[in-house]
Amino acid sequence: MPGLRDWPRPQMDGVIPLPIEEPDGITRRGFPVTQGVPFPRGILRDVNRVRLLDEDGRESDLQARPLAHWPDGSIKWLLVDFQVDVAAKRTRTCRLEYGPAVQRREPKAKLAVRQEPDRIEVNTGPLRFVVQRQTFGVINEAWLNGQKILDGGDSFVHVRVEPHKRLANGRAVSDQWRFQLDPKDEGLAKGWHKPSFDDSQWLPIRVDNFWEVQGHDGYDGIAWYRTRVQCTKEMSEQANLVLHFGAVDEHAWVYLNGELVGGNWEVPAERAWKTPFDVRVQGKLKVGENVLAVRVHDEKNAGGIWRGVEWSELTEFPATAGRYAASGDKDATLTMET
Ligand SMILES: [Ca+2]
Repeated sequence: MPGLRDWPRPQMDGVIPLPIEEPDGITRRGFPVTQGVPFPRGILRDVNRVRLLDEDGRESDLQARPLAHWPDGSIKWLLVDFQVDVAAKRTRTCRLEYGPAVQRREPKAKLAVRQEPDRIEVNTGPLRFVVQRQTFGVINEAWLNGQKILDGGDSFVHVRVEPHKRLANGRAVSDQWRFQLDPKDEGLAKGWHKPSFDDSQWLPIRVDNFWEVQGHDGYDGIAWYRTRVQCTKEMSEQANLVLHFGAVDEHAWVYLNGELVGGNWEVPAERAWKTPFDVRVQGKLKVGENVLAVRVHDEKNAGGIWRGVEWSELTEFPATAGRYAASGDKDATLTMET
């Protein structure tokens, strides 16, 4: 069995949330937002493969330029520029979508960027600023309508790039799962989570659909899934390897080799049933065979593991933030913090 790194690494689509906050009680219209967005290595290669969506999925005008690249040529810092309406004291969450299938529409205004050896000058129209190459994310000088602005004004909007994560395409951990109802919730006491337990009499089940459609119609309550998964030495040492659960209806407790390693029980049931979650397994996997057991509690309606269980790799995006100072709707300075 090949290690994860031997598998093809397709380019992935992804979404970066960009919450934009107006904390000072002034409604902003067409407020200019310019933000450096960091990308992990290998994620984004084409600056045209990003676009901005609002909360309703409508595309907004966006200008984007790479500020720095990784040694492999992928983009390390992307400068995005757009305008946004934010009501007083409200937060809007725009989304930066990226991926090989993403095509950005042509914006009406062009972002002018002049690159020099030690600095980059950006002109968005009304706003012009300079970023030093050594310290991306820090605005060193800014002008508005030709006038240099040195100090923060009397109000701000904030933009954050929240730490988030992205998954490589996964591969099913197993295609042979076994299943047992547990109406009295005695599985734990009987050691159904333990590797030594003999599940050979349990029924086979798939993990890509609810148990109701696999011979257990009308059952609500607790049930168990078990399988055996193989692990290479490389996988056992891989820090970012996770078990990715597409969704479990409703709550899951995941046991690896008898140890509780994760689950989704803290997510409210009305969301948990359809929400993916990841379980970190570094340091818990043995080279060779491992036993994976999942205790599922389904309160009502459909139940079970229904969107698969895959090995996946987690890439953490770092957080960054911009703080945009303004003294009025038409008057803006900005600073950026990372
Ligand atoms: Ca349910």
